Amino acid sequence: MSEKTKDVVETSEAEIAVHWQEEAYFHASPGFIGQANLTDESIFERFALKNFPDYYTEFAELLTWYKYWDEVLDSSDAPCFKWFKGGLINASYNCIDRHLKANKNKTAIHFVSELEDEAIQHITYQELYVRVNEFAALLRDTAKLKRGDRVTIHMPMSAELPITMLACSRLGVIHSVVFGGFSASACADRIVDSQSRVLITMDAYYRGGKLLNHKAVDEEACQIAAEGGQVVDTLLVWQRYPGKNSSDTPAVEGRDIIVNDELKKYYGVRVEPEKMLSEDPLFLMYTSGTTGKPKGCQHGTGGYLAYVTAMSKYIQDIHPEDVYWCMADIGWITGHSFIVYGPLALCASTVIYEGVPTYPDAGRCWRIAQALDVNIFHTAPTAIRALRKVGPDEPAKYTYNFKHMTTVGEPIEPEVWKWYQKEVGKEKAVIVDTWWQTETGGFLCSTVPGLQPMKPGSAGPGVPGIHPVIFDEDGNELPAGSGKAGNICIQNPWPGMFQTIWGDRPRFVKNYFERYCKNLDSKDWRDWPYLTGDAAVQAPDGYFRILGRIDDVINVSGHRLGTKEIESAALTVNEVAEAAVVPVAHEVKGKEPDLYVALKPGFKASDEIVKKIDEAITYQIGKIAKCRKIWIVPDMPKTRSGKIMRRVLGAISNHGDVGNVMTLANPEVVEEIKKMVG
Ligand code: 6R9
Repeated sequence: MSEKTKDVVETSEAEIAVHWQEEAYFHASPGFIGQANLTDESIFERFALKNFPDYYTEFAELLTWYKYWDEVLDSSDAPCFKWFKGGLINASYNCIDRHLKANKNKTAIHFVSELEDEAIQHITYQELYVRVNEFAALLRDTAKLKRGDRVTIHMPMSAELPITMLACSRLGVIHSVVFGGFSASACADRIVDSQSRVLITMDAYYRGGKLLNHKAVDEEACQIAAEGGQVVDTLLVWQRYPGKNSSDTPAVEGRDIIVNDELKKYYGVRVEPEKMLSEDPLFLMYTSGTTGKPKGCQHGTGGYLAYVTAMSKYIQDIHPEDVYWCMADIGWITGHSFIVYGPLALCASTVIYEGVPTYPDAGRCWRIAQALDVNIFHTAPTAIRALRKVGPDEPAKYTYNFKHMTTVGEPIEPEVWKWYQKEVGKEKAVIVDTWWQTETGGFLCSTVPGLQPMKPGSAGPGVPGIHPVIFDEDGNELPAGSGKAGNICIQNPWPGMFQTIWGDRPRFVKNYFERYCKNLDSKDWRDWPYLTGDAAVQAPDGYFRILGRIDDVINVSGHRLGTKEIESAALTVNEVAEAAVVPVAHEVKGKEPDLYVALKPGFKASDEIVKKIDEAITYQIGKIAKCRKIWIVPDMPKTRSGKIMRRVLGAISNHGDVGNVMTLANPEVVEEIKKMVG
């Protein structure tokens, strides 16, 4: 494939400078296109803004409704939009019951333990139906939960986690899943905010070869929540190994219920799915914002499910016969939308892997893919970089056949994209780079794989139905394809969008709409562009390149530099495995970038490598991006979910307070880096 490299440097009146290397397109194979779900170009015309909001009925029609909607979009309480108003639907029914007639013996979930010698669980749709019904009966009769109640779920990756979620949605109980790696105090904050009197946990799980006592964390979460004013009166404990006591935390009389034992009371019980209003909340998902307090993003039932089902079908290209593996954790939005709700609504087989992708070695993922004949693979740049770092040649040793791969979560550097395409996808799989957020429920920008070519480093245009726009600081709309950086917003609401922040409508309006809203009393959706909080540039071909959160953009001498630009340049150096840029305060320039890099195994830090990186940055971007310092570190400080903690690196570079780092996956590295930077 030929490579066209073009350096574009634009300086607007606002002194916004963007530098990028335009990458060549990659095209899907005729084989892929031949089988793709969406190859009809007329979708773009049908989903043009002039046809909004009616085009979204095409998505809603992918689902089974008890009663169709009266109105596609109700804007009377803008920006709290209601989708498919008046429609009656149940998410659990759509993910399970409706598949039974034709597919009851098909695998719904493959659960892979971190222990490699443990048998993989293959759960059929029929078994999922039975288990979800029995657990729903337990939630209703033992835990006394009913429609509209909130329940906090703090569980590791397991088959029981989607079973728990689907049992909640069967009853119309609003679930709030907290990522299993979150601490007791983070979990308690969410229990208090959502007023959950029931917490669901699991006794233990494997991580990096160790069986961790998870129940102990939730014991503490209950105490902290009580201090915060929310008593957990029922703690439901799933057992990782029923029969074996894998957790030694004693049960609290009257509060704790061992689910595996209690379920015996509900053997064979069936629970009618609640007929929910489309606009009833389905779940809360907390996410961090600019302030300390996490926000509970409230997602609705009909709109959300229609949106993630359509995205799974048209962008992920899931067919019922596919074996689909999304490596995210169900505790994040990616797992909700693209492990549980989307794939199951389409009757696919979805893979859930308990553990660390590189445990016990760099070949683990590819062995799982081979064993289960996975053909759609979905992961994040951070995992791709990690897999590339520890085992660049590993994928070649295994025979699996990916037709499609996804990347999500952060901008992916073209170098990393190309490794993913060549080594993991074996030059056969298409890649969709999906840009979206917890708040948005499903994708905002991506390519439609059967219709649009891929461009490394760019997510793509808005997905069908999504009409992005870039505003400058003063609220002026930048012309389409200007190549100038600004704040990317979405002009129209869409069904997957969150409905509000749980219990805090003013904050919802302030954080996401106030800045560019034309009239805060307006009932017209046109007045409410959604502020994503990301900076982006749009190339003349209409593709958006996401530069990162607005605060990730470094302003050097009045020029904006995307931290990702510099990281991407550093990654073109062969020895570099990971790179992170943080802004350092500078008297004259305002900010300067500091660059942290980790090398691939077998390479040692040297002045020569530093020089190579420096030259690569100058070559790729220009002198403007020259870093104050390039630090070669033994490892990046990372969250348990694998995101590089730039905040910690920024604090070190600026000699500030690194804060509490004990929740990081590798807190020890912070001290080492501090010593180095001085
Ligand atoms: C789905 C998810 C959202 C933020 C978002 C953006 C970044 C996500 C991206 C991406 C570039 C992509 N982000 N996907 N940046 N390219 N394909 O990750 O949700 O955890 O809420 O994060 O992640 O900055 O604003 P969430």
